[in-house]
Amino acid sequence: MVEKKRDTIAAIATPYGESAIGVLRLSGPDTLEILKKVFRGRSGRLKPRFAHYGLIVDEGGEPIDEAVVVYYKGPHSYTGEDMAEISVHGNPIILKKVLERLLSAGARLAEPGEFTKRAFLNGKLDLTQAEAVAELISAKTDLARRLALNQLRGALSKEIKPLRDELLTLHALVESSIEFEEEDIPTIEREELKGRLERILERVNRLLETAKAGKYLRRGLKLAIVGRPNVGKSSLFNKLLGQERAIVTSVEGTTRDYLEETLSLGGVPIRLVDTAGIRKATDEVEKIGIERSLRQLEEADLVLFVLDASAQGLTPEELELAEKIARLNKPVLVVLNKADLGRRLELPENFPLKGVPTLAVSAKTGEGIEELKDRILEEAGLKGAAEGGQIYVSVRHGELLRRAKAALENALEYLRSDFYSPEILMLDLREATDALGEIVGEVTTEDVLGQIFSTFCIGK
Ligand SMILES: Nc1nc2c(ncn2[C@@H]2O[C@H](COP(=O)(O)OP(=O)(O)O)[C@@H](O)[C@H]2O)c(=O)[nH]1
Ligand SMILES: [Mg+2]
Repeated sequence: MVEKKRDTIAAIATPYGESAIGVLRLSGPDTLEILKKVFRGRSGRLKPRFAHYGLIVDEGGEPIDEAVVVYYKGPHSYTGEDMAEISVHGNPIILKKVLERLLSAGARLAEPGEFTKRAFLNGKLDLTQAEAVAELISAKTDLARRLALNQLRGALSKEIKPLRDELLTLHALVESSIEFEEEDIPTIEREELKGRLERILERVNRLLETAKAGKYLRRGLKLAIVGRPNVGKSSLFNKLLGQERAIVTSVEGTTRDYLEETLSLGGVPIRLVDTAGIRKATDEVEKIGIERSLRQLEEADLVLFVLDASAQGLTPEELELAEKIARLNKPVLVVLNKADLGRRLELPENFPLKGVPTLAVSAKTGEGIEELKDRILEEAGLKGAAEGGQIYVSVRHGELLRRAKAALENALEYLRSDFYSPEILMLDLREATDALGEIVGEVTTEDVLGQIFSTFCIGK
């Protein structure tokens, strides 16, 4: 396990700017001693969990600001250590001065996420809950907030821990089958072992199915609208966004650069990107815009390839673009826009995106737009999320679940084979157990913790 830090840390916990109040935090063994130096309260003693009104003073005893201090005695605090929250007037000058005072009185400036890291190291939160703290703070939609809160309250741990416990039990049973073959100690039959491992694998798979949606819920789904000039990309962008953000004209090449805006579809953050129409441009500015747009296409999680439903046929450039999109091997929807003008367009036999879901819409009348939104959620695996799923695992959890899955599949295959030996089976069980242990933080390294907590804000 990682060594516990023993110094006392301090940080400003509220955002920079003028506000009614600003809060600083202090955590560690010297909390009370530091407070005695910097805080002059009405009553002498700082009673834990009570609000104390008084003054924060500098080294010379000169007041910096009025303050309300709440002292928490460890382990009954967020970090599990002695801790304090100091509320002063929300002015960056005051907050900075109070922070400097805390540092001069013996505290060290906290690193990003260090309070939560200490809470984890002191066993107040497991790793999935610590991660949920950061997610709750950065949640972009109400749905993301709800899911982060679920995770903070232990929803994912409650799934993972029993699986890990069951694996530990099976490991012990297999182990005793080696040591006590001749004795009257409970051992386990291959059939039973197989059944129990299959049930674990099933639940790992169910969690893994939420990984794609979990990723989009956390960092948004990037949706690129592409097509040749004038098919109505910008009109569609505006329609999905619900505001006239992009310039729409009948002049080809109106959209010179790509535009990105975020919208919420059923609570899923969608990063919607309007791009410059793809064609062989001669204009220098347009050329650069097209290159930048093609990069957006490459980075997108989902592509809306827009065609003009009222056109006679596809242009050679559209066919070329379709080929490029097909090669990218990512989810695509073909959108036949301007359906209000009647559908004339027939997709040719050699259309590279054959078999891709195709929808007729009109950015002008709004026809088909609701279905399109629905399809976007469906393609992204997010339909269930909008409808109230409870757990969506993160990219980190997904990687570890895939490791556990591979180990479990290995173990099962091995159990079915003629070369079964408990010693080798135990290696796979150990691997699966460790992978699940890393999710909740039972098994972890300083590197992993560093990666997770460095993404937090200071003061959290
Ligand atoms: N009738 C009709 N016209 C549309 C529709 N969508 C866009 N347009 C028109 O097509 C032209 C090009 O639209 P725009 O959104 O700028 O296309 P972009 O170049 O692909 O971004 C404009 O004159 C729009 O008013 C539609 O669904 N129906
Ligand atoms: Mg445009």
